[in-house]
Amino acid sequence: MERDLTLDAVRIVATAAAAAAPWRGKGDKNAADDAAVTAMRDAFRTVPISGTVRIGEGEMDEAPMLYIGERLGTWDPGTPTVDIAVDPLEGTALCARGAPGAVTTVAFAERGWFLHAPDVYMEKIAVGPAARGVIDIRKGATWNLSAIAEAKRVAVGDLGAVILNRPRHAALIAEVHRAGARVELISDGDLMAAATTALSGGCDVLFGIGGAPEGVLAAAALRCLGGDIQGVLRPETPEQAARIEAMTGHSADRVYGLFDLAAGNITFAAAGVTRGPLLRGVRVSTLVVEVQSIVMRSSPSEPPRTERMSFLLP
Ligand code: VTB
Repeated sequence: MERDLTLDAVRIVATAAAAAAPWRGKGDKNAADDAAVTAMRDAFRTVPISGTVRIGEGEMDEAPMLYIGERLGTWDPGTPTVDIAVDPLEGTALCARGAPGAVTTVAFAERGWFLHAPDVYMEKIAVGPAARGVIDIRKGATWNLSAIAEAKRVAVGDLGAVILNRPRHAALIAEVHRAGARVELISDGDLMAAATTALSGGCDVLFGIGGAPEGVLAAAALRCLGGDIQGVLRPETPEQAARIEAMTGHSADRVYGLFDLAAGNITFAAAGVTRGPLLRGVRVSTLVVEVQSIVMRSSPSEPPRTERMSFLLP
């Protein structure tokens, strides 16, 4: 029987969020990330799974982060084999600035169902359920905005596109403006921005180039929310392109659809570190630390749940 990992997932992201919280606004994103990584690794020690990180923050030689290939869980005989996609602190810079939108995230699937790729850039287009199946990353922003508008029965001018504020996106932003849609620029955090295209109040589409692990985690969330995403890995060097081909078995310019990024039975969890559109930030009172998280599974009969977890202060 498939083991329900939702509570384990909540405990893992909540523990990491509580550990990162003291680093909010301290200007040290590496310390915030380290705190989340260490807490997450500790939280995994008691989870009865044979887990392997399929996509995460980097490779073994870049440890101490949760590296690709790292084994997590108890690995007791008979425990389910689980693949893990992880971003212990998505928005390290947001956390360091005390700005909204920093979260801790993890996703589980059965063996082999997450894209196994290095931590390189990925170009992405993500939408909610109303535009599922109509996007095509090969066709550019203008074409996709028309397709999304048609699927949603609105005008392109009514659409909002969320894009990471980076110089590399100057032409993309200009194109979306020319098409007449609204652009919402974000400084970091394209994972939750992609996920919120599937939720009311979010933008209609995410465009642009961000991290590949964030793309796989966004796909995991969008599987649970009924949305859609496509991604193309964007190596910056010939070495990265070779690494991509070695790890994925495909040429670096392959287009990955929703199920290429995250298939199988998915469990996705995220916890707020700083406040955000979806999740409250960690609250510290006299005796307890309170963390809000969201957890969801890809089975359509299970809507997303938000959970609160409280920790007694040591
Ligand atoms: C995005 C964003 C992340 O990295 O993936 C971005 O969602 C891409 O990298 O929150 P650059 O900063 O190099 O453009 C983050 O900002 C941090 O992981």
